[in-house]
Amino acid sequence: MIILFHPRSTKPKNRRLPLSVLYLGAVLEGREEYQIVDGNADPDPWSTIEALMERGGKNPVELLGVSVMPGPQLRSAIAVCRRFREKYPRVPIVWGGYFASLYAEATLNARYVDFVVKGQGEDSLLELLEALRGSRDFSRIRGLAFKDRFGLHVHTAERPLKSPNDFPWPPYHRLDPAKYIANTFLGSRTAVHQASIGCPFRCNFCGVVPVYDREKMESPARTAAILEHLQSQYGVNAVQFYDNNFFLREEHARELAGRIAPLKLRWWCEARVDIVLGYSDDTLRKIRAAGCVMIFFGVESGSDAALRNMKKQLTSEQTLALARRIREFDIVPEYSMIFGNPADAERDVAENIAFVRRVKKVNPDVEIVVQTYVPTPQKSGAYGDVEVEFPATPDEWITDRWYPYLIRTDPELPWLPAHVKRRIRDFETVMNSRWPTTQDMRLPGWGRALLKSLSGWRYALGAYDFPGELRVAQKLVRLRQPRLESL
Ligand code: B12
Repeated sequence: MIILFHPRSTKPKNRRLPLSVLYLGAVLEGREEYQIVDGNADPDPWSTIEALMERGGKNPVELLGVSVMPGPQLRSAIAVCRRFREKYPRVPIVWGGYFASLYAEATLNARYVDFVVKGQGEDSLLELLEALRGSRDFSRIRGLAFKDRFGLHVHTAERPLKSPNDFPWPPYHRLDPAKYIANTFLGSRTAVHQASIGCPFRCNFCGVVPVYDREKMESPARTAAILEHLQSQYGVNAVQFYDNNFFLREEHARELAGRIAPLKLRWWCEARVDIVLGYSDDTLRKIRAAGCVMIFFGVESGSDAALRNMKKQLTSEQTLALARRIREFDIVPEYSMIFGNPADAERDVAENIAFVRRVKKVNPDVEIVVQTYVPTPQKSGAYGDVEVEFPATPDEWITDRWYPYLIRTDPELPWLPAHVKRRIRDFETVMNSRWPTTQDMRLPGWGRALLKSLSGWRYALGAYDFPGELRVAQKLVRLRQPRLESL
């Protein structure tokens, strides 16, 4: 028996289908006895794991598989794995997921981790089971890191990426879908799906590139069949796609749009500006008709020099052109931008603010997502050439010094002095009041009107400093920023 543990990563109301463990379950289904324990749905996952351990029988637990993303999930994973190691020292523990893949060395330094699966996990997990049962050599499993018998860390060769088509469907029946279908601005019954894995671009600030440096897409027929299943079985009427790059080839996008249009879903996805800008009017109309209402774009910057440094392969003019053009098709773009380029944070913030104003002028519906640059280790030189000495253990990652870094909220960054950080926050407050997000369903109409009128003069004059009254007003009307991508 294998336990696939998805530690708590968010509040129960924000939980979504834990795709990482569902994808792993897909390859175990019908060939191994396994159990999914989801900390987002189970209030006491430790007791559940303990009960599975104590159950006995002829198929005892041989492996605890833990899925770990940076942030709250890491905290929950550490707490459970520490207890597990103490109580069941003989049962191996394997970590996978973005935290484990990005910080494999630090992960292996933990006493409570024996193996790290880096990147796509399905085949690695199956091969790891064979190795644990003695029929395979650990060092021949691709995408694995482990401690050898001297305690030395061994990293095996990378595993080539496979398409989702090469694996069976996620075993949705293993979970209670009612717990995971959410009421969002997209629809009263919103599900999640990932129709491709990885990303073929080389942006040197992104945490995806070091883990998956190419992309494999599911066929439009399979995506449509899975969505149809989610609709007929669980009454889903909206979907958030988790793909890092939902659109790559225009022909693929057109076929997919044609296949899912009859389902009448409303959906959100992430895409690149240049790719969507290159699509014909007819394709954009088809995508909208298929239910696409909002697209999240990693715009990153309004400065072409910064974009070049990031290896983004995009220009600010393309971003403006898309903002203008996509309006016609009634698709709301969400523009994610990185404020505070390490080379000259102050100038970068000023340039980005000026750029946001240009964007809002051509399309006021564009929603701006404000981010700061928080480096992840890259295989080839990081953006801004910043050197960061990363923590050496998972426990160090969750200390007060490093945790804010991991969740990207108010991290200590040497190139981002306090007054620049304040400037970013102040601008964000004014902008979010002037254009409250359409994703906040609970914001009453009067609250929206109040924020807009209070912030109008500030935005018009560019007077962003110390918007204390707007912060009070935001609290009063309970403005939240419930962005789908960062709940
Ligand atoms: C869903 C999601 C969330 C959800 C999680 C909801 C849930 N279900 O619990 C929420 C919204 C909570 C979330 C939060 C955050 N997220 Co997030 N999230 C994602 C997202 C969009 C999808 C993850 C997913 O399900 N993928 C699909 C599955 C199938 O892929 P997978 O997880 O990689 O799993 C495979 C392998 O990793 C491996 N594997 C995984 N686990 C295991 C376990 C074992 C035992 C084995 C063997 C293998 C294995 O096998 C799986 C199948 O191949 C990814 C981007 C992406 N598209 O992957 C970002 C992503 C993982 N998030 C990221 C980050 C940073 C965060 C945050 C920390 C910060 C933020 N604001 O974005 C916050 C946490 C802060 C907080 N909560 O306060 C980054 C991580 C990389 C980085 N830059 O550090 C990503 C990559 C986004 C990005 N582009 O930067 N996130």
